[in-house]
Amino acid sequence: MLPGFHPDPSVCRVGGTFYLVTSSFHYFPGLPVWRSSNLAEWELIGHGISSREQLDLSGTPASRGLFAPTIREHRGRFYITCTEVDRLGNFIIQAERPEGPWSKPLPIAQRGIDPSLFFDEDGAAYLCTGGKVGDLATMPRCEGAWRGEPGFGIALSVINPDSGEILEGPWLICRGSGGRWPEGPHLYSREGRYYLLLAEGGTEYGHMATVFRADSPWGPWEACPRNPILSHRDCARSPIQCVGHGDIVDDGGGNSWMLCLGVRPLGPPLHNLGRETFLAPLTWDAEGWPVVGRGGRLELEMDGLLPSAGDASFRSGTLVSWRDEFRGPKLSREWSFLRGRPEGLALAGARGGLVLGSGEAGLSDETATPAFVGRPQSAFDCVFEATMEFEPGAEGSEAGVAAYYDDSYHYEAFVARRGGGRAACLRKRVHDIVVEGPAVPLPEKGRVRLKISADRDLYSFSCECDASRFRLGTGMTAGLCTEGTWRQTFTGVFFGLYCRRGRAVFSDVSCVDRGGGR
Ligand code: 6LW
Repeated sequence: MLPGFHPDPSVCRVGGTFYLVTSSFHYFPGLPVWRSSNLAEWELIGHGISSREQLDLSGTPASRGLFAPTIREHRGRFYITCTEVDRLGNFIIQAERPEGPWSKPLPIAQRGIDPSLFFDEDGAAYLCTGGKVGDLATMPRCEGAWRGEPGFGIALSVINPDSGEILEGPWLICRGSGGRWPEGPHLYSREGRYYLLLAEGGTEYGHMATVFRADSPWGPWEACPRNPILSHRDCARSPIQCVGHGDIVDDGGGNSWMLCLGVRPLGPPLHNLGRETFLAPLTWDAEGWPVVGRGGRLELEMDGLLPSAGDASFRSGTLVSWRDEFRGPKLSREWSFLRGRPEGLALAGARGGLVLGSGEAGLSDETATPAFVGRPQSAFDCVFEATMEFEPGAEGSEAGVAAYYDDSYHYEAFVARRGGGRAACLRKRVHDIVVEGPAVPLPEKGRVRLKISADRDLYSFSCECDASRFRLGTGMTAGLCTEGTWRQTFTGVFFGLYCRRGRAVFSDVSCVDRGGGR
């Protein structure tokens, strides 16, 4: 439903409109905000972090930066809470309108990750965080037979959401059901009781959602007898894995829903598309506990009466084709950069075209901002193509298209100078291994059409110039998968355009979903 790299969804409803935010790590702009009237189709309307003055992500290593956010609305104001994991810690941003502009981050002096706000009916605002919350005092009424690891759990405080000041606490209120990494907490109230929804088990194949309830936000917490209420840790054959980290929303029409993250593996245990956002109907059983999807399981196609659309069933991973000729006055907000807007990026004007260039940084730089723009790959079988005008100059000058996981994992088809002439090549980087395919000589001038064809097994690269077509080679999809990375990573493959030492103009960029392999 939000296919491709769109992890850690959080959702709120205002009237008949839903707002969603997802995590973004080292990508800029950060914290994409989406709008929907039916929970299935989402429009990207802005970003929580859209300027360097708000938050400077330069130097942020891949998969660090902005972790799981929460979005809430209270008395006409929107709040996003999030963690910048290495420098700022937990923070709040606010806006009058979810499109933005969003405020500068207000730091919150509470440890842990995944901060989430809850506004109680009496007007009090609570903030819960999860993960490694440190050596916190346990809320006395919550002492009990917990099985979780010391130092990890859920911390709760009362907060002033407009200043970030902690007014009471934080106290340790819960350690979860015993799964590793109790995190992603959200507090809700329903029919006079409080519910605490958690992610446990880690975001990988043991991921799950668990729920607890109490008569007070401070606990003591009673675990749902059916915990985990959502997990595919024992469903080896499901096309959706790693489900967890959810948020619950009621649709105003009497139905509840969960948005959560999940991955669609190529074939277990590898996935390249990143952690994606899924929608599941949520019902309440006779004892008042939530039931997610079909008995705690998700399917690619599920029944449920979507709000406003009136559809009886919905499908994850809908067709996702797009085209950009860069004709508008601004770059469309679907494009992401690495850590910040690259220098030298410009739109060519009414004739169309995106100019990239002048920078020294390349795709393997660990903390720099190369001249790169990208969009998540959101289907297994698809074709990404771009037309490029580029005359390579000095040594090391190149431009092209990339299937980019992060600085250690990327395949790119590029144009550069080889043997004194202009040539096209494929380079593949996996871990610290870099290989370059044979150089295919090109005419000195003229536009080049570069193409990446993806399926579950391979990325195939080719190039067209002066009506001649050349194959540049292939790279295994397995080289660009989360499970194969040398450090813990949380992202997915992007299709990107890039330029190093020189100036390239890209036009007519498209991605066509071939619809197979879902
Ligand atoms: C996030 C944590 C998680 O903050 O992974 O899946 C972390 N859940 O809750 C990074 O997205």
